[in-house]
Amino acid sequence: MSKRKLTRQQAWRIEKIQKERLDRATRHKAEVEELIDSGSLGQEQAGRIVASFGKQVEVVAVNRLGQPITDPIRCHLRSNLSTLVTGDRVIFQATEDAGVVTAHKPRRNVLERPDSRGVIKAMAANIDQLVIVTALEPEPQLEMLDRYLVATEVTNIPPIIVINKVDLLHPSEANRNFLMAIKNLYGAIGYTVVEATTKQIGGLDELSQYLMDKSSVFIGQSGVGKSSLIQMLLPAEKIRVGYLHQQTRLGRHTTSTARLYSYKGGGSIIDSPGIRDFGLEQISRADVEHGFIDIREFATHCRFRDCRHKQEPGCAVTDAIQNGKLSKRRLESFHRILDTLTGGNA
Ligand SMILES: Nc1nc2c(ncn2[C@@H]2O[C@H](COP(=O)(O)OP(=O)(O)OP(=O)(O)O)[C@@H](O)[C@H]2O)c(=O)[nH]1
Ligand SMILES: [Mg+2]
Ligand SMILES: [Zn+2]
Repeated sequence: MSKRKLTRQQAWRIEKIQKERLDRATRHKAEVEELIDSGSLGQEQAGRIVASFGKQVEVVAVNRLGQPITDPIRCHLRSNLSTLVTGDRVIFQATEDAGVVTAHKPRRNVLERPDSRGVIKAMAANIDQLVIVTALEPEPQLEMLDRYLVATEVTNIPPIIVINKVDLLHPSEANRNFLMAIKNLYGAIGYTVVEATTKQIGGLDELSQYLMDKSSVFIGQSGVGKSSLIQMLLPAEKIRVGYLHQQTRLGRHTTSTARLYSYKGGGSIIDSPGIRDFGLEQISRADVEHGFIDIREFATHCRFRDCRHKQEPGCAVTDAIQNGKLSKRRLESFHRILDTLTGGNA
């Protein structure tokens, strides 16, 4: 087949796809306008997005305090609105079983992360805290935890660290050392570290205290038990939980869409899909330096302003490690994360 022919064919296909897209958008717009014109829609009311599927979302109506007062309603987006995410606050009008979102209220903050193709996307909005879930199984990746912690500093959303599946602890095993290490290390830095288990009565008592009145997002690797924890906290909901792969003991990416659930005391919990990696592609070297809150404290005392904390003389960071005041592993993590930053922003 000649090159020219191929190109013409490609052009034709692209045109076809674009036309289909346009047709869909026009149809969607017509549907939405028809719904609005039909007069069957109720009053404008305040709502919160509980799940987003592009041009369609699920919305709950909320009262003056922002607390949900209805079950989720499937709504279309008015065509002038850009994509909405779970947790967004909106104005909408609905019939019994359908509706239209007509306005998007400003976001207080937004959590972004790369999708499966590495494109940075907003995932959740208007959040009070990130609940970073790790577990004794699948094997915890501390560098990933460090990445999440940098992200919380950058977005200014405070984290709590949960170590789930503590029922798997055995007195003589390495995982007990891991548990103590993570508790001591991250506790000493100043982070809240909470143990949890969904397999024992009372296993979530401590965690539930931190969720009251707050809007929380559960994030972490697939299979650590995010959905299982939320299911235990909200027994009336029906949430899909997965299994770990028999051999690799990795999660199977069971949750596919971020979804918001109401929690007592006016709080809410967002379950999110587990991810293999949490990139920090969009952030700068300065962000990483700011994001390691333990290292940054010592870094202000380094002799050189632009000290890289490698072998420079008068480096207060490497001194702190020698004096046991700072974790070597955290500094290694810091260097590895800096190494992954793309040339432009490093
Ligand atoms: N032993 C033990 N297993 C648990 C605990 N919590 C959850 N699991 C198990 O971990 C597996 C994965 O749980 P999920 O809740 O689906 O994990 P997830 O983090 O939501 O995973 P994704 O949706 O894929 O991101 C299931 O087989 C659960 O039964 C726990 O406290 N102890
Ligand atoms: Mg899940
Ligand atoms: Zn230094």
